[in-house]
Amino acid sequence: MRITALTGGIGGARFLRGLREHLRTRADTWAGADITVIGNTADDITLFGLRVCPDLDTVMYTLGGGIHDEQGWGRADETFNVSTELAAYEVPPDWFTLGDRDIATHIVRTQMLRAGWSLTDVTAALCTRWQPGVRLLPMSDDPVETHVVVLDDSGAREALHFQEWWVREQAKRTAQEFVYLGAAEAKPTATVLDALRDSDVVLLPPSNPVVSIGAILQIAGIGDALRSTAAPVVGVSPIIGDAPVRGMADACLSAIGVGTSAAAVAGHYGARIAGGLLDGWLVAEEDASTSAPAGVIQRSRPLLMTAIEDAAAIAGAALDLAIELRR
Ligand code: FO1
Repeated sequence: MRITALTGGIGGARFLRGLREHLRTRADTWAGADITVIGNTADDITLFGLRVCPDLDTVMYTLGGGIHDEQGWGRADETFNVSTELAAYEVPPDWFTLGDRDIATHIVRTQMLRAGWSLTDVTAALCTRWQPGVRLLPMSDDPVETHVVVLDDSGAREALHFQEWWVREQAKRTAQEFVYLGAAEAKPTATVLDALRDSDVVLLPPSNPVVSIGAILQIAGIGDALRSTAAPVVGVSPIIGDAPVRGMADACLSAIGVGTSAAAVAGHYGARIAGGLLDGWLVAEEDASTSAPAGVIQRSRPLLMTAIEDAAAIAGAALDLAIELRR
């Protein structure tokens, strides 16, 4: 049983940790199942000459056991000597905190990229150490960066790198528009397209529909591969009630004119029978009475991933819905 999931950062990584746990505890039913993760790389940023891939690293560290669990990003047991020294030299930026252990990951990645390795191969090499228990694939080996259009004091449009908007400014200036630099030229890797074609189940975890899942869908060919795969496609709502579980999904959704609700996100993804993505949609109990687009089978259950058992139960419910749809 081949399972493929498109994912972004923290929420997606926690969902995947639950999915892996679910398969392990239900090894009787799911023996031999494997997980392929198609990771968003449009949050990537180059700092101090190093290529940082936040969403790939969050999945790798979370599933590899090295994540700073409360933060959901960066390494556990970190020190910040390099960052402190860089600040002493007054070398910017100081608003994106890179820990000493995390910097080693970016050095290995950067030197392998410079030696000509693809990001897919670099990611596989880094995962040899971390053994995440999934195959982690960047959505593309070509660079893509999400930039956010905001208004400056004079009301003129100004573009910021996603990390500048989200981390440096804490999203305080309203996002007017998201621009995915490089997406028009970027190609999905053959490995990504094969995974989507050959999967038995495709899952859309509760990642940000705009800057995580949405960025992956900007890569030509990936949307088509999702719409044409024989696998059922089941999404998990990142919105509970009228609020995102975490992060900035509401600020992103409003920028693209999509309401902050499970039903609005499902409408944004669309029903596969109407040319969209979804066959199934998992919503929180609070949203059980809302309706997904015609043609999408909706189920509801608690969706808060407080402990790994919660994430495992949610992932299991998504998987069960997909299996139901396969019949
Ligand atoms: N998020 C923050 O809010 N502040 C930071 O200083 C920060 C540093 C950082 C370093 C490495 C990394 O992989 C992620 C980091 N993040 C930080 C999180 C990052 O902005 C998000 O994980 C994603 O880009 C959004 O999903």
